Amino acid sequence: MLERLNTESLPRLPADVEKPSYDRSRLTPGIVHLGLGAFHRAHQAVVTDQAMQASGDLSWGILGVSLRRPATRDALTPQDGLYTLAVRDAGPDGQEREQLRVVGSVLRVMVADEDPNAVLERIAYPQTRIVSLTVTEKGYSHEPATGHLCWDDPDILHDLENPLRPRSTIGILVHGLALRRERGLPPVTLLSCDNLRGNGDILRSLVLAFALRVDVTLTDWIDRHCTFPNSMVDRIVPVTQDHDRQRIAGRLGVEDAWPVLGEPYLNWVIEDKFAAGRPAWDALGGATFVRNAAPYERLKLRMVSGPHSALAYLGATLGLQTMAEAVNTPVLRAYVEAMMREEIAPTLRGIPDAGLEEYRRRFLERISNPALPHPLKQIAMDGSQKLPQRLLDTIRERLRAGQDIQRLTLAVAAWLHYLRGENEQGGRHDIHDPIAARLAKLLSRAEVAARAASPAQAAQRRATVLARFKPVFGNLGDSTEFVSSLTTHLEALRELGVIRAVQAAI
Ligand code: CS2
Repeated sequence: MLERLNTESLPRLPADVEKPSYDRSRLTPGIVHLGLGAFHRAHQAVVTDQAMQASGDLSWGILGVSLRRPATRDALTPQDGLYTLAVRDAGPDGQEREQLRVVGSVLRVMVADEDPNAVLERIAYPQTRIVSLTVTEKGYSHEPATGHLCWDDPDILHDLENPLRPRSTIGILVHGLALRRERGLPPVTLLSCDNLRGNGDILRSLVLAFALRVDVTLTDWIDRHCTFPNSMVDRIVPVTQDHDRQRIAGRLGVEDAWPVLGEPYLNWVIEDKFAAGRPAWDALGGATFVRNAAPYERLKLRMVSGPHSALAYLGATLGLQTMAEAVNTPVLRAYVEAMMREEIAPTLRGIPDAGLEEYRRRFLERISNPALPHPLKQIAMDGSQKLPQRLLDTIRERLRAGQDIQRLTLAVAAWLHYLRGENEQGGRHDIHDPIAARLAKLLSRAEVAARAASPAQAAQRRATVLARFKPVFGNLGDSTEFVSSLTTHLEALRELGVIRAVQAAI
């Protein structure tokens, strides 16, 4: 039985494993982070570790909060918050390479559901200066198509009535800020690191909308004193598998219950708008501070996240398992390259073609990483929360300009086709989505409409019902071009299968 990775075993790790060189006993908690998942631990927590190592400013320890599940807390508490980041890729000889770094910036992990008041107390801690989030797109209790708060969300309704025991991200933030103001503490920065367009702006509007229902003077205090910088994060972080744990334990000589994996590439762009200071995140090339993150967000959401989702749904429906398998399927690679070059890149005005060509080449190389299997089902989840900013925004813009949307709409059709829960190998998959039940009803309604129509009209009736689902598509269902294109691609996927449907769209 191996001993555990912790403060005591840290000094005995092999010399080729990077580890914190600062005195962790001097760390103080300057950051409360909601959503302490692998994505955060493979980017912000690592960059914070580097920043403290480079600057010597140890006031940026991270108090991690898992909203629901205790697994991360249970894994990291016996490890004194320590965990391993394994950066993996393949060398020029095709051999897998792995660099291990033990990260020391996480001080403690709490579970909000178990003790929400303790989380509010941490947000109202005098040393807390940043509250950051990676709660995924579904964690904002918002309607993806509009960005508005879902007032019928059960957790939002609960939190309006239970200020001391909030359950939602927005409720926790607002009631934590209320406690902060009540104690006369200075304002903080709320930093979203999730894949939303204008993630800081969206977070600000959701927080202010909720606060307005709580106390109008609180709304004014938040609006005038707290900051909500937009940011863009780009690093591929596949879910950790048991064989990763075993391999890493073999290299460390101690057990790490939850190491995280990442690619070598990391791009973190943040608007430099902090109410109470920030770590030197730009030290050692971790983050880039800018005045306006919008162009970087737009580039990433459209040229990385959109193609990522397209390949996930097409590949999963083919019965493939990983992103590398999907992008190494010639017809899928040709399709996604054409979609990026012909339909996405032209919407990214102001960025030189050479830059976009390199960006596309690098994206395809990154997702082909043979040393970092990225499960398609991980990317395919929560499509209702992802497609608006990854694909539908681009479609809207091209429709307004009277430009072609065929390849983009095929990706949307692929999501809707994927929602049937079956692949072309006869396999089935579960649908993980916060509104999965509503989507299932939507598909049923679409089939009823198709069966009620004449054979010649069935496909269009099906696509019309689907496209008019406003929580995801907003007003796109009113576009005859979009519905017509969706009809064509949905019918091709149903009748011809993925390969031939994609060949027809390249
Ligand atoms: C992926 C992202 O799971 C997904 O939806 O598309 O997590 C993606 O790997 C990252 O955004 C890359 O920066």
